[in-house]
Amino acid sequence: MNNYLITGGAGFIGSTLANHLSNENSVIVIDDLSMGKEENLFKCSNLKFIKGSVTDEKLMEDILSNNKFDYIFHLAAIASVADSVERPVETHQINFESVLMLLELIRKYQKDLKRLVFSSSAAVYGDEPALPKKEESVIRPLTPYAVDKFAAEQYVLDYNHLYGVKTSAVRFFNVYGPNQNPESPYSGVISILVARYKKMQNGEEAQFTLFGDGSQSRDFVFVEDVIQALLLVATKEEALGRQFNVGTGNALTLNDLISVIDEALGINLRVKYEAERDGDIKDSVADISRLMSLGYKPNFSVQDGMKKYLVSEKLI
Ligand code: UD2
Repeated sequence: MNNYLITGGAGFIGSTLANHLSNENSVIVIDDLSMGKEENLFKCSNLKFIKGSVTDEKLMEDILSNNKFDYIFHLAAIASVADSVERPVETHQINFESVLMLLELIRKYQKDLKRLVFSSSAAVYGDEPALPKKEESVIRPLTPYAVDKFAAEQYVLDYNHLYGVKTSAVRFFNVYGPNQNPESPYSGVISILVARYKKMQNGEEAQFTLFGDGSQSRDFVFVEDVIQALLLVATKEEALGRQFNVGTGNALTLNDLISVIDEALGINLRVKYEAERDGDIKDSVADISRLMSLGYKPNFSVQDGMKKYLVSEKLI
């Protein structure tokens, strides 16, 4: 039985991790419910939910000074690149300043912490065309989101080198699966697609707006594989002070993704094509050899992951 703190733990990835861990561990979740939902979390005595923001210094100090954690996963963030372009100052507070504050609180109060895992992003690679992305590939953060993620990631790893705080970081590629919130226009494309298919299955009018011609490609990774990666990165000695790509190593175009779902559901999605989004990256795929060296093996192809997701949404 270990003690875990998961920031952003009512969100998509955080709640999947919290529910998984709460079987055999004690878990505290802090989340401001800006995108997360309390209903995402299992109701069980091992899992304590605190509604609040990671930018609230007093609250964070209370949590960190009154508990002894074995592991901390910092997943709280504004995950929207576009939002960071609209509101660079506000998103900086959450995506960067909260991390530095957390690092200081850990240095002060959590001397026995076994690992802090920070969630960085494939956004740090920017539009540099060489593929697949290796952790040591050229970094070209192009948006406030990407700059903050990269800076925070470097601070997190530096706290290991400078102060001996046990830290690691992960660079998520395109994560999908149950509990991803489709409500924002900048939600993950798969969650938006699933919401449209659901409407069509219910006999309602629905169409999906595709930004670009659909030839852009992404490394879509199922959330259960992401949990596998997070647990390996948190527990392996070799992961200390390092960052890891989290993906599958395979890319799929949006057009092919839609064909996969069309086929699984026997529906032809209505697609409206619009101009591509500003700052959209054309192709993205992870080199996952560093993560595989920790023992990671993705278990879900997009076909398998989508089936499991569609079943959980009662679409099949
Ligand atoms: C993902 C992450 C982001 C950042 C980035 C790093 C998500 C939700 N976002 O952004 O946080 O880490 O990777 O590169 O995982 N699209 C449509 N129609 C829609 C929505 C999206 O055509 O209604 C397109 C979009 O223009 C893009 C693709 O689908 O070409 C994927 O979009 P996304 O928002 O799921 O993810 P991405 O890769 O922009």
